[in-house]
Amino acid sequence: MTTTPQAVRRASPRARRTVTPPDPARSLLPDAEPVRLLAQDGTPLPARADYPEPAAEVLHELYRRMVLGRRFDTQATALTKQGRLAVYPSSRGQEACQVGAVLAVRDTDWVFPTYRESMALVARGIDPVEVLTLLRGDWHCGYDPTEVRTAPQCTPLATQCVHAAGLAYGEAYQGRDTVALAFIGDGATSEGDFHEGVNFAAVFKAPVVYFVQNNKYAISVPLSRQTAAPSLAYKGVGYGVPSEQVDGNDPVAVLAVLTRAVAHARAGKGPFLVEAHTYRMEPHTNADDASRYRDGAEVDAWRDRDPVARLETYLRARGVLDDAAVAEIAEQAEAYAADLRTRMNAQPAVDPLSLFDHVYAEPTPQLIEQREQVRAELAAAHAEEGDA
Ligand SMILES: Cc1ncc(C[n+]2csc(CCOP(=O)(O)OP(=O)(O)O)c2C)c(N)n1
Ligand SMILES: [Mg+2]
Repeated sequence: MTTTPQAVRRASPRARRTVTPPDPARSLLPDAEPVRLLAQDGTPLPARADYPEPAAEVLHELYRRMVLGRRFDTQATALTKQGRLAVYPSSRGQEACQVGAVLAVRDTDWVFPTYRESMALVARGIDPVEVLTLLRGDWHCGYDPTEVRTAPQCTPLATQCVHAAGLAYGEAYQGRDTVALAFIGDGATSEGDFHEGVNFAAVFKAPVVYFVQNNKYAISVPLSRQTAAPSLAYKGVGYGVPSEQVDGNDPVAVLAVLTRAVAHARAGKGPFLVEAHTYRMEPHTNADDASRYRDGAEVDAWRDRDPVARLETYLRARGVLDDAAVAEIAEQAEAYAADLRTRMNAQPAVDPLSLFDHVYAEPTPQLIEQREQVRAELAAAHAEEGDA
């Protein structure tokens, strides 16, 4: 027997309830509260069947890379003061996000980072000197994107969201199970490219994980002036994309949530959106004075939610880390920073004309003209030097 709408209206209230179709938006919405597996002080919270805790050796490696990542970050900031780096956007405080996210993907997956993700890139195993080449002002990108399957860091906000959708679609089209992980900031979710990328990925079921690090500020603009949405994760529902929010300073939760999001994308179910609630402890870059737009009490409150200390406390209590292991990892981090310092002190020879290479596969007439202009200026400067 087929059920007509009239029959439904005539049926008893109980029968009517049974034929009400489920709300498709409901399954896409994130939990009302961010997923959290460790309390702020590092004590474990009740386990969740939907977000199984990663294995102990994976958490040990997560901790190790977070410690190295933080040391890298401090060293990079110091290099700006020594004039070795033009600019550096620190991700101190965001270690759980930076490292947890890249640990959730395979080497054969693709990562689409922004300027904020230098720590994520070194956690992915890319040479730190190559990572810092862009910020030293030497080149567009210091690593070979195809070799490390990591796109150049994007400074134009949100453009990586469309690149990730296109690459992921292309990979799936060719029958590969590659996932694209696209990092994005809270502020950049207001950009058209974010919405276009998420929409394209959803319509064409492109395997992309959009990972929003909500660090509460877009330079000086606080989240309250950025959006009226109850959560940035809610931005997925309008495009038919399932989403989740996570405590971005809980490394165990970040890795668990990202692992599930990546599995969703890899299984051919389309994109997934994760919002991580975190905080940028340092100014936007070394060129910014954060005291002009946020007060010290706010920063101090987030200091108490430090992700590295939280994981260390937990792993010590579980017997995964002890004093000797912590000291050994700290030593590794010092050696890593010393090596970075030494290699960054060597001044590379950069050909100014290489600026025009690889902008397009075929240079445009304008580029050819500009290249010629620079070449002529360099030749004139050399001739002058020769005369002097
Ligand atoms: C298309 C575009 N508009 C503006 C800028 C200038 N800009 C650089 S960083 C930034 C703030 C971005 O904030 P958010 O997305 O929250 O990332 P965060 O820096 O906090 O990691 C802005 C407006 C830019 N780089 N690109
Ligand atoms: Mg931000």
